[in-house]
Amino acid sequence: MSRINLGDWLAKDSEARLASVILDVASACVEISRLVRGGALSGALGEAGAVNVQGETQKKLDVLSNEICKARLGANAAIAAIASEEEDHAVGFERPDAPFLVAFDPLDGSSNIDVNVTIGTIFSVLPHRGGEAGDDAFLQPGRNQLASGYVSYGPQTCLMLALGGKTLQFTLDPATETFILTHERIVMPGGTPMIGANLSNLARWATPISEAARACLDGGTHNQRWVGSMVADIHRMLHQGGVFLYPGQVDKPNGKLRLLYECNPIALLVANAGGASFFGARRVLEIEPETLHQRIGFASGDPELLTLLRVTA
Ligand code: P6P
Repeated sequence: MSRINLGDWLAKDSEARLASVILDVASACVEISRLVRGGALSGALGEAGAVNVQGETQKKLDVLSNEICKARLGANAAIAAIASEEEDHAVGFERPDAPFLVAFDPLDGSSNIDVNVTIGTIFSVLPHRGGEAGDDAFLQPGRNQLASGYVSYGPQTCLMLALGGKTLQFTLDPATETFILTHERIVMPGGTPMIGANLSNLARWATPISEAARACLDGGTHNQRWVGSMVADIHRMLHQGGVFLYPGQVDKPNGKLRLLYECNPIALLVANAGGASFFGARRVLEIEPETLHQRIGFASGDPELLTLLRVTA
């Protein structure tokens, strides 16, 4: 495959201002990848000594990544506002005519930072319809997304991008720090008997999924993997197939994962790759959000396996 970088690929047939947003996300993630790669040497490990709006203890890298994303995206005149997992409310830039909104989780999986496990940045680009760009502007169904994706900081640094009905992957060339197109179209394999789930949660799930998943696992027909970092588990699923399950639980009927900047961007990647994503019987991309940091139960991946697991029953 001839080497084409992200900028040249976007220049071929993407709207220029949307391309600029994706390039700025990618540039922010290159900065974050340097901190991640440096680990203890970059002073990026450990806790930041604060708690975010989610009530979660912030890691230093959560805070640093958030500041990098805010600075880079805030400088793009095409962005009316951003929403971050690490910010209580949307951050507007007094640009009523700017066409885009960007929601992001600057560093997902941060509990894995200090133990050198793959983590990632997740982003979602929505249309801004003019006017004040506050929290309510972001309350759009995931089907409205103009682009979405993640950058995984693992053995490779990869950008997985949903754009124009496709999911494709770029891999960071460490020598030049440019993202190079390596997978022109990701199509998730079918028939993979792999269940991505935290087995300790199985018994707590408030749905029939747990019995179906337990039957598959105890029956020896399926295997199970769980990194505990969504980007890592989803990356495996997009390449190898299977499902990712974090449904609602008896004590947490809306599960753990956030709709706007975790589930929606992933659901678009999965849909473009031939899969589907549900919260109960509802298709994730059709859910009308009610609040900025809304959580939902999330079951995503191979449609046939989701049906076997009674996700879509
Ligand atoms: P558990 C990371 O904290 C995260 O939000 C996702 O990246 C990951 O899939 C999930 O939580 C892991 O949750 O309950 O297994 O620790």
